[in-house]
Amino acid sequence: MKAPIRVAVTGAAGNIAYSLMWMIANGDCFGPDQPVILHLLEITPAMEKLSGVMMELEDSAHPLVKGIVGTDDANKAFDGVNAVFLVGSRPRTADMNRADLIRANGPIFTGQGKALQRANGDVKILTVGNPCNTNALIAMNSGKDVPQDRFHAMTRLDHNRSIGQLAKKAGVSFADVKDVAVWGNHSDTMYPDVSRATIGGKPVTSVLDAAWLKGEFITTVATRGKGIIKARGASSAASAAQAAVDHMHDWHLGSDGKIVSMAVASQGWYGVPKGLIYSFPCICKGAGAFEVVSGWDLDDFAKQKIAANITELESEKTAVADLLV
Ligand code: NAX
Repeated sequence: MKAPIRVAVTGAAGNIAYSLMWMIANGDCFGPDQPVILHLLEITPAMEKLSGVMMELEDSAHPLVKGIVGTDDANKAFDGVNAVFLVGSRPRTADMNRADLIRANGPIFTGQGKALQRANGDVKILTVGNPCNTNALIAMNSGKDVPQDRFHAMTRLDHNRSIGQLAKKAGVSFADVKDVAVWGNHSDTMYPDVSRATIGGKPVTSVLDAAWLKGEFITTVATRGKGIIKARGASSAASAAQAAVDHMHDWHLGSDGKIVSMAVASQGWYGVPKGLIYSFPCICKGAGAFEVVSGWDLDDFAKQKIAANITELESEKTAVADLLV
């Protein structure tokens, strides 16, 4: 049996965590032979709720779980951890616009970024809490001792939603759709790019109607979160947890040659300013190695979409400039 790794989840009493922690405990994320010690972080008023969730985790008696730590202290939660899911943040309420949400949640990620400097040298940090790209940027700036390539934000839900829509439209199974790529911000602006995607080995563009791909498909993926809230009366939780597990699984163990979408700190790729946390097509090579797929020729439509995401993320960055110290 391998030595256990330490996995932190913030917002551990919340909805996404309620699915996510069970998937981690089952081995879906780090492998069926990898034991874990769970470090669960919550705010003080939610500690009683967290204690109930911890009781349920104990009652599930997962063989891979070698310990569960619950705390409201980020320093304790991130001490020596190998993987971190930054899920905890304030959800957007009806009276808040995106700018209000950015200002409400940004300060959480300065404190947690500093505390992340206590993590293990191999740490991988996935920000899920919204606005996730900019929250990851804040954490990365505050956690300066941690290499920048360890800070990711989650666009895998948009990626999976894209696969779901393409499979449904083509009448094939989800597994038949490959190599979709989501560019940019986890917001309505994000761009699900199907230019290299295939359905049953054939280019998506030869199987599905071009007008649908450039219109309804993009709008449906971009507004899916709102559609779920309207229908379910609550925001995406199980699918978000699944996406977080998919992202961390591929980062940790490899994506098996598949293109996956990950928001990472740009090194200037495709004209995206250095340091912005921006979603690119990536391939994960295993053992924590990943690379942005290079050399794609982009058409004018893609260039416009990519530029709109840069503009949006730069304006979010300006809105939190005082937190990027
Ligand atoms: P919940 O409101 O159910 O849970 C959030 C939890 O975070 C609460 O228990 C709260 O006490 C805790 N929390 C707040 N501040 C904290 C802090 N400083 N430290 C630790 N915990 C803290 O929300 P949930 O449905 O779980 O969603 C969590 C976040 O994920 C939200 O920001 C949501 O917008 C975001 N999402 C991101 C997605 C993505 O694709 N990147 C998709 C799903 C989701 O919308």
